Amino acid sequence: MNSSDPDRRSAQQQAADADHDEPVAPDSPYLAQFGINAGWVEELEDQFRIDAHSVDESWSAEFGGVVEPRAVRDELRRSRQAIAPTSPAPPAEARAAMPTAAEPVSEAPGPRAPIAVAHEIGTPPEAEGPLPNGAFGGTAASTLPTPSATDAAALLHQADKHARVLRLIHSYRARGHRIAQSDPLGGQSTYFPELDPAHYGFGNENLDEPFIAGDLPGGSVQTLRQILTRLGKTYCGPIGVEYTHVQDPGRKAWLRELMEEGQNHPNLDDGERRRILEKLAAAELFESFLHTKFLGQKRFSLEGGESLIPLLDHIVENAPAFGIREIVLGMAHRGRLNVLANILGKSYESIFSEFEDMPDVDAPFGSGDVKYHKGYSTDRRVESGERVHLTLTSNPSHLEAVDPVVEGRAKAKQVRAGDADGETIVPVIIHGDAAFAGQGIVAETLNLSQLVGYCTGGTIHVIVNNQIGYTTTPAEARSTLYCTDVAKMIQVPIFHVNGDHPEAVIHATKLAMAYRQRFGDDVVIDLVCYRRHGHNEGDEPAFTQPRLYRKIREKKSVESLYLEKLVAGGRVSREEAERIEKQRHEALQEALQVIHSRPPGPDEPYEPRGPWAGYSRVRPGEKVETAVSAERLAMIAEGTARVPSYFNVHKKLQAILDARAKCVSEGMGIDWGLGEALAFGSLLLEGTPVRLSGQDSSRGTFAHRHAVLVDQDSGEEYAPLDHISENQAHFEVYDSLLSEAAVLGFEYGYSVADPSTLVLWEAQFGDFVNGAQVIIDQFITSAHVKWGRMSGLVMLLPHGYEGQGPEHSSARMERFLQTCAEDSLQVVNCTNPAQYFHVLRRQMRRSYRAPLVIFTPKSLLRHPKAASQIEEFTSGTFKEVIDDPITSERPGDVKRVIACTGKVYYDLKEERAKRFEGREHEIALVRVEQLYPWPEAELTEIFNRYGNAQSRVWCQEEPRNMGAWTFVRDRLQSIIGDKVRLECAGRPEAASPAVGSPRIHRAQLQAFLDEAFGFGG
Ligand SMILES: Cc1ncc(C[n+]2csc(CCOP(=O)(O)OP(=O)(O)O)c2C)c(N)n1
Ligand SMILES: [Mg+2]
Repeated sequence: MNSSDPDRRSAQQQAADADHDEPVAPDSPYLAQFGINAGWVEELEDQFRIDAHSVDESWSAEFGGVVEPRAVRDELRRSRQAIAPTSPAPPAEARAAMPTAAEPVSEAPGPRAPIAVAHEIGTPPEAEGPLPNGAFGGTAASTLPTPSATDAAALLHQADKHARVLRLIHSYRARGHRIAQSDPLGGQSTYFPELDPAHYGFGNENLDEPFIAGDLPGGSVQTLRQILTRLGKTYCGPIGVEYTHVQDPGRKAWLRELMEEGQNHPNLDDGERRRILEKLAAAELFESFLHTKFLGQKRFSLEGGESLIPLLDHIVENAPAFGIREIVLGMAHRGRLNVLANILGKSYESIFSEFEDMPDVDAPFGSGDVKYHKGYSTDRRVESGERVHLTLTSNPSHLEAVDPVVEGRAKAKQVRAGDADGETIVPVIIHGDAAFAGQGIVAETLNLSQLVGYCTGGTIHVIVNNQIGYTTTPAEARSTLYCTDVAKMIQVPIFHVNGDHPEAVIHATKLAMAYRQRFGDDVVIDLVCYRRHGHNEGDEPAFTQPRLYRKIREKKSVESLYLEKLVAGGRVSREEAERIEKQRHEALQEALQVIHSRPPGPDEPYEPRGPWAGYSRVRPGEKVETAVSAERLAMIAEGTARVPSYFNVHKKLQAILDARAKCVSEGMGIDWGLGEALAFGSLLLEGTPVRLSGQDSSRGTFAHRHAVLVDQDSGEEYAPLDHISENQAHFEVYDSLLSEAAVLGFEYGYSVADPSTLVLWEAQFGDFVNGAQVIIDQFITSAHVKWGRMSGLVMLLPHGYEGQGPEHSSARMERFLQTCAEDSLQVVNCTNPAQYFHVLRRQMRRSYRAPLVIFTPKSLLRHPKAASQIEEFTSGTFKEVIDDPITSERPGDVKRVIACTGKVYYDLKEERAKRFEGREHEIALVRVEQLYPWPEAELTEIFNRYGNAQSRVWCQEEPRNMGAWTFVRDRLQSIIGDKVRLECAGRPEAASPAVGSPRIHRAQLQAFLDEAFGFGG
């Protein structure tokens, strides 16, 4: 279930809904003109919007014509102009490359090529068996010559021949990439049976025969030679494209037309060519300069894949023409410095000073990170004079972990900008080939791409496919044919393009950009290249890949090859090229000299900027006001139960909702679900948006939230919290994809771009949070010290030992506590709904932003003993420690102090009541509600108050090697002093967080409660 806001539903969802046989909406614009056919016209319009050519031309005016982005329009026009409608005879070069029956281009298929079945090649079609009589009733197109024999068999034979050509055309569209010249190392196959005309029974003698060409541009009838030439050029040149797996006919046809009309020919002007050359020169010089000046230092050079720079440059330069004003980038180590310098414009001085390890002594915080992980943002003015904002997201070494973070960040920026479809802010992620194929988070991130609440209108993925990962070859690194195969699952086009053909790279980029902007889908550019050096520059690649590196050493650089081509074509002179290189080299040299006399300052100001202006990472000493008036709370509670008059809520649920409203108005106990709704509702009314995502979060895993209601008749969804008042912020709750890493990464990314929204991620059970450990360790707990990045993300982690076994008990509190230092986190374990209410509100009411982990309850959710009273919401604030309300009156009587955190408090309370009836005031139960930042002052005051106590115990329900014990032990002991030793009561140390047997679980509970009260053995 998801937010009821229709604008936020994905195109896919809307298309799926359109399939339903719904009555015509009474407000259909076509109702007056088309009556009962209005629905059909609406469907036709939907189809027209996807592919204008798929509906009859006469409808175009009705639907207001095609609205293509400026850049797409230009591209279509140029590709149509590039090639005359009917191609002349193919040039000799193309003929030579053309596979024929007599002369297959490769005799022996390569290692990844399919094994050709011998009899398929050259076998005449008749061998496939006679066609049934009457299988084809019609004749061939009227422009075709009449068959010489008029008998049925001859007609059938003729029709079959045409059909085989159509099959051949289809094969090129679907499999042309198998023999495309997309590998600069020449490793691609040159033969694939389904692309061999002989496979369809054709030989050289058929080349000049006319055939029906179907929808292939160039005329409805073309010779086999013409057909093969267009197909070969379109699909088997330096760009191999995979797109026929895309099921939507409109998308497929759009791309097919664009590619086949222009035969995938780059068709660039001289200005574009010169710019490519400049960018290649800049990329190559940057690497060679670093190589000589900082010998042996790791930089993860881009050499071999320099075409990445003109590729990204093209995206940035053309962004304004597509209406794009911001690009959110994510990338790993490879070429990152090059991208920072040549795309984001980070100064050479700044980069060089990092190589010289000249730390910025004025940095106000943080332990920093290595140079090839750091983020950067800039406003780039493009040639047209327009501005494009670029942000490269900081990332850890953990490959691909940044992907969902980029998506979440882009989403938040889009939402803030009111860009519902992601047209103006675009994520671009650059991947390595081994990582893209190997890391599961890639599939998780791709899976987010079409989901409501997570869709960013399409990501441009670029794979720097240097055909190696460290020392591992593709054959060892994946079971798939291409490193990009995982992307097929979301049905998006994949362009495999030869990195030694920069013009083809630009062409593929144009297609990819146009597709993304047109359809709002992801696109993948597989930049097939090589790696000039070892994994890093101190690494000897020939240890493991001697043959490959012999070949690579012989290769001329991308720039040299391109320059040769341009010089040979008379488009650039050598002198001009030398001038370009000289200028670059001087700039680099000058920067190196400058840093020694004038070390550069910080890349970016330390003061928070943009949406972060006014927020701080310095923890405030003062408490913040979080109470809310009774009238406002009553209004919110009533609002959570209010639905439109037509809306039919499930009867049982309606009763629960009505009871909620009463709880507040009549002062009854408030449970967790309501406490949370009051926190959310009050923030929304104060103008703070709330975004919650997690598995089954809208109802709540434990059926306690009911943030989205479902109409029992229509299935319509309604989120009452989004409609409490006309004047409130937006409330969103999403049932997420069944992933932890990508969804948490996404929400973290969202929180980084939007400090003013309460962003919460909820684990189904806290136990599953370890599936997102990389996001926690590498981003959430450390980003502020590594990269100076703040986040106010909240993680809700259901935690508690209730006999549900090893995977439904523990959110691994110990792991969060272990990472607590330098204000990395706030770790909270509330014992009642009012505390939960206050801590959620505190998170947004302070200008301080640090991630907040809340261990949330399961059995306590509706437990009457854990309910809070209305006064606890209308006054007070979050208490980091709660002293015992019984003993605090007569502290001198206390003989034993038991400190604890979370749900075990209620077990202790019950046990104390049983065992110490009438003497309960002798045992103090102290609740540590916030474990980190450690509430030292409050605890010191409380323990001092109970100075007469002989025993002090930490009690926890987790095994002693888990939970908070090892974290609190030294901290509490130092508060207590040396005279009394702090004891621990908890489950025995264990390898697994909890036992499977409920009986043993109960026995363990009794045993540690006995110990806590001093009855242990
Ligand atoms: C999750 C993860 N596992 C392992 C590594 C160690 N590692 C760093 S780079 C690399 C090879 C990456 O290959 P590829 O994705 O093809 O990128 P390339 O270096 O070739 O550009 C490996 C295994 C890592 N950084 N992250
Ligand atoms: Mg690689």
